[in-house]
Amino acid sequence: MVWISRICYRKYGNFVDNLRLYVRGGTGGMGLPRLGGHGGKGGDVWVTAQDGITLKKIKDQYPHRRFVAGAGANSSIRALKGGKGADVEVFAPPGIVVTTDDGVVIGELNAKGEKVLVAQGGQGGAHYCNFLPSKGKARQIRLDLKLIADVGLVGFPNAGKSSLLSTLSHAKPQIGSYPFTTLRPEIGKVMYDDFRQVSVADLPGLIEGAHVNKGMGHKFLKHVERTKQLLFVVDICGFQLSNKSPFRSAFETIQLLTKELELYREELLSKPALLVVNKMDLPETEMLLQELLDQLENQDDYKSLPEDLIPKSALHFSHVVPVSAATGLGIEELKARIRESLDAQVASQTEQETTRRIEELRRPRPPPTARSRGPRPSA
Ligand SMILES: Nc1nc2c(ncn2[C@@H]2O[C@H](COP(=O)(O)OP(=O)(O)OP(=O)(O)O)[C@@H](O)[C@H]2O)c(=O)[nH]1
Ligand SMILES: [Mg+2]
Repeated sequence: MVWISRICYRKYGNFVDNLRLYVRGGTGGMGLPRLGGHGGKGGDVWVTAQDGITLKKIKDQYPHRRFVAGAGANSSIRALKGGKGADVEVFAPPGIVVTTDDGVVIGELNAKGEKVLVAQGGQGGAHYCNFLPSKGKARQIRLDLKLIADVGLVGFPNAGKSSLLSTLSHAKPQIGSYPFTTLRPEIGKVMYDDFRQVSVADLPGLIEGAHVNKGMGHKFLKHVERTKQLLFVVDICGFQLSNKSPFRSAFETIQLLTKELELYREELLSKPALLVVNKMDLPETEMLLQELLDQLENQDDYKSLPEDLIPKSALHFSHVVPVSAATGLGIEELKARIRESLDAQVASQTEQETTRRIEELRRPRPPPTARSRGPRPSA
């Protein structure tokens, strides 16, 4: 176990999903009171989304993590209007939320080319400020990476999430017979015959008590905040972390996962969810599957877990798909269900938007006021 945890630490050390930076806008240039000249504005600092960048690269490339824009040029006899200071652009991967140190969101970068102003340059000296320039804004900011994928895999360790991703897509995540094989999120693309692609994020396994920092899955839950749907993956044979911990049946693992999501952020449970029941190639799993389906149908009758581990409301899955990531059984069916569920979500969102717009148009408008009626025609 010590060996595993050491490896975990080393490997996890390679993956950076948040970074703190110091940013400062450039100081404005001096004005020239004698001739009424204006100093140039200080440069700004921007964070810009670009492909092929990782937070790890930023960390390695800029060990001091300080980004200071150029100062505005002073006003002079030869150039009364001083030039603007040079802007600084920090390139970051798409999927970044930029916040202040206190967690206030400054902006989000969801697609390549989007940019957020993080530190504005100071004003150049001018007549209204006695020709004295102001300093640029200086602050600490945080870049917080939250993956953007269509579907996020949620499951206990060893359930076969990574095996499933490697069967569904061309991704090659690490697979192992010990818990916590996956130490960093990985995205795979599921390809369909009509060239449609669906991105699926494999995440480290969650364990019960993750919300009190057990295991390491909880810190990765932020990566499912932005996925459109959740794909619960359970081992039909259940899960047991060690001899000392209790055995949990497939149904109990679903309840525990739901509870962990609820404790992390309840809104996550409003996302459409599918359930994948994995390892159906193992003997006697048909019987276990029937039992699980029955438990899912009559959730209130099965209360084997302590009360505080049972989620407030049961999760309802749009589809339950038995598969074997090892043999490929049920994988085509799963691909079809994922697609169906995503399409249904888009259709329902479009419908909601249309209804909202129609209602807005139907809403009675207030009678025009005298002012908005325009000038009265002269008699
Ligand atoms: N028999 C059988 N074994 C499977 C199946 N899918 C995965 N496994 C095995 O289960 C073990 C765990 O698989 P992983 O894909 O690493 O599981 P995971 O959910 O990604 O685990 P973590 O990354 O630790 O959270 C491996 O030994 C796999 O070979 C399956 O469908 N049938
Ligand atoms: Mg894994």
